[in-house]
Amino acid sequence: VEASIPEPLREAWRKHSATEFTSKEDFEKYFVRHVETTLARSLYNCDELAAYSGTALAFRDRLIIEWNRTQQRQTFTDQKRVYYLSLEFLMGRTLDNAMLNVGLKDVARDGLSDLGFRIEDVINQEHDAALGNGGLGRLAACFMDSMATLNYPAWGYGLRYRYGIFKQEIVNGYQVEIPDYWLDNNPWEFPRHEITVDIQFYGNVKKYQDENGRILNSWEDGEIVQAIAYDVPIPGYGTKTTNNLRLWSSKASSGEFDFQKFNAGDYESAVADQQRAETISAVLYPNDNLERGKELRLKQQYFWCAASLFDIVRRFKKTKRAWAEFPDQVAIQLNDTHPTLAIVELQRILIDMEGLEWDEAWSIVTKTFGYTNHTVLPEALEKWSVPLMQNLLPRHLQIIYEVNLFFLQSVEKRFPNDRDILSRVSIIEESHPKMVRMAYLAIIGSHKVNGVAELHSDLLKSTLFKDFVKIYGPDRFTNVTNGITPRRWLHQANPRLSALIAEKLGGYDFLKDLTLLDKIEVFVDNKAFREEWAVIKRENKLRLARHIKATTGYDVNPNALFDVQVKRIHEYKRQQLNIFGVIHRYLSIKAMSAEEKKKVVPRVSIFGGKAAPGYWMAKTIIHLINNVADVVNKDPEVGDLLKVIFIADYNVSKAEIICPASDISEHISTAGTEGSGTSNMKFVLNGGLIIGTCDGANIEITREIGEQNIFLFGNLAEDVEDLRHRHFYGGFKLDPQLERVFDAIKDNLFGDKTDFSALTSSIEEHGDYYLVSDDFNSYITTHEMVDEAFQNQEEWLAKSITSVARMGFFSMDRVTNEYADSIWNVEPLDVTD
Ligand code: GLS
Repeated sequence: VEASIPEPLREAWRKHSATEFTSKEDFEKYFVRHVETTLARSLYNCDELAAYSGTALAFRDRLIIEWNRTQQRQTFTDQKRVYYLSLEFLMGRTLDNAMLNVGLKDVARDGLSDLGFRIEDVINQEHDAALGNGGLGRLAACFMDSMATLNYPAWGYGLRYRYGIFKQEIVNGYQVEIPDYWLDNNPWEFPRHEITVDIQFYGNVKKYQDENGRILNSWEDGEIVQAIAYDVPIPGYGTKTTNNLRLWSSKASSGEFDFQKFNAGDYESAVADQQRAETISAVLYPNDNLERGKELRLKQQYFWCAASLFDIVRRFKKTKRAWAEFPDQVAIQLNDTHPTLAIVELQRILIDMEGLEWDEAWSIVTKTFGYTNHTVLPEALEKWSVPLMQNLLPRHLQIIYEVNLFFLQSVEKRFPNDRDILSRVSIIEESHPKMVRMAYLAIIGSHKVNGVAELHSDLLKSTLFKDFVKIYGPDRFTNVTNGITPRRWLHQANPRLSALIAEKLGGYDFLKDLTLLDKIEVFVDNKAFREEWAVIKRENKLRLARHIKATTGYDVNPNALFDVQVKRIHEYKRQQLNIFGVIHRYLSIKAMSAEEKKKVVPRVSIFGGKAAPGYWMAKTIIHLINNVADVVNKDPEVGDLLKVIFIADYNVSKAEIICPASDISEHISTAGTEGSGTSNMKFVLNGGLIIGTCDGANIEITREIGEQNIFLFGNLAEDVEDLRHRHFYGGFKLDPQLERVFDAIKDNLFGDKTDFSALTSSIEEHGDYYLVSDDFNSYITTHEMVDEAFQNQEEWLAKSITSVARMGFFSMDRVTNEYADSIWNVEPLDVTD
């Protein structure tokens, strides 16, 4: 049945069509109406949480109107769309961002004040949407913001986890994980109960002959789980475009509820089946840069890929175009290998369901997909066991084998004398059990593969994917260095700095073209500007100090140098190097005379980040940091000269407080291990300097802001392999200053030494894989240079201003345009046309 209203009856619709508020009066009206009707509250019992909901609902109304218009317009013009497939979207809070993007934050502030609320308190009621682990998930969120801002017709597809990343508490120095049930009180999603897809698992494959005598395959007798769509509107900044993020939730298929069991009185077991289906979208796997090969994770991946592909294909088929035009209408970007099954699923749809020939289908597939690799760490590269896949997705495994066969045949033809290359590049690893190498499948099924920073992309080409460069030529491989959205990471997180810049540049255009920031460099010697810049940094430090006081009870001195390392805890990111450096500093202070102490630059070492629940070494590092904090912060001989703070439950909304408050931040991964890093960009954009290794995007940040404005240290990526080799075969000598640190730990200075013996022995006895000892001296010396530089506040300020002025390159908008031009081939669409 056609659901659309016939033309003669549309008059009443048009007359009453929803309108957007623009004035304070109207905002108040919407607010009160929602509080009184949607929430069933009143002025007698409207607390801050209800005020948050009322404000959010008022803004949601507005977003929805623009979202509907955008979707209609995009459907009507029917131009090519981008689909961004990501298992993680680390969105953070929405309300503040929505108010700023539609340009009505001041209206809301005044309105809320009339109604008896402070806007900051209202904003703070919101729970983060934390459907991601770290940088990879946050990048997806920045993409969504930027694609809408630049008017690209784009959809995100992900999973609607019932539990996002866990909440972290610190109990007696240990990390404790608390489930994050985030869906209560979430006004930003729209359940689309009418949009469902049946997803099949298990079963088997049967061959049959069609009417033309062709042998075809059909996947039968599986178990069916239903995918239900939940839509989240994504407003662009200063534009009418509001794109869609579609998240899938799992449910037992309505036909699946086992009425036989039910009728036999086995109600409990019928419900258990139901619950099993719902577990597919129940929880985000809490690992960053680590894959563990769990069946449920593979189920999640297929469930989400199949639902998204069905949706995309359904949309395409409505246009009645020929299949050959599919890649002209659809670009699908794979955020890491997690959605690689989408490649196989599209091939399956085209050959098994739509009856295309293999070659024609495969050519459509490869033109459609692009694959972004985010890491070279071997433990993060996905491989799925063949028996597992055979059981869960029998038809997909057949297709993978077929893809591999054709691929290997073509390789053999081109390299007839190279036997080894075949086993090296085969999608199937000949291990026990055999494994499907997802990255290889992703490369073979895509037309472009990109890394996320120059060094990372170079390493991909020279190491992991070397053979594929030989096979496909270098053009299939490209680099797009990551970026961040300046809307959230400057304007929203640091409104005063944003306002100061706007004042000098005559408006906020820089938020849409971040390269305009270079125009503030001329103010580097302007006294009033510098003073204001310094005041803003101090205010931001005070804001963080209040947060630290409220959450940890510790007072920190806002004049001290705030030294921050916040990111997932991982050995390769080397928080252990940082905390060993802190211990070294502590021991040095303890050994000083009163006179010497006067020369010490006071420091607050701030840490934050979650450890994967099963990552024992990372948890040990957290434990050590907290134990060191306990000792140092209570030591009267040290006082304000050194404080150590662990901020629990680091997340996006905390990052918005932390990034503007650093004097220096640490990006100190072993060279060659960090794909890009993106918090490095956030800190510099907010006027903090950084200490870092020559790794990931640090290198390009240095290129942009100048070597004199960054503190680089440590061994280079090209020397890492050699050093590791030498640790094993040339004998290992612990750095003497690090030895002093280890001695202190072994003297039980920071609690029972056995708690930390795995950590120290990983360095002393087991080869120091992450080169902590090799880089220790350089790290300590560079921190001494940081202290010295900080004492010259005038020069420090100049570095800070100059660096911000030169950060334009790291806008997510530059990133999005590069993907659009060189990978997706999509054009923006002005929805107001
Ligand atoms: C990551 C990398 O580790 C980061 O360096 C990178 O900035 C991020 C986004 O590209 O992707 N890969 C990963 O698995 N988690 C990440 O944060």
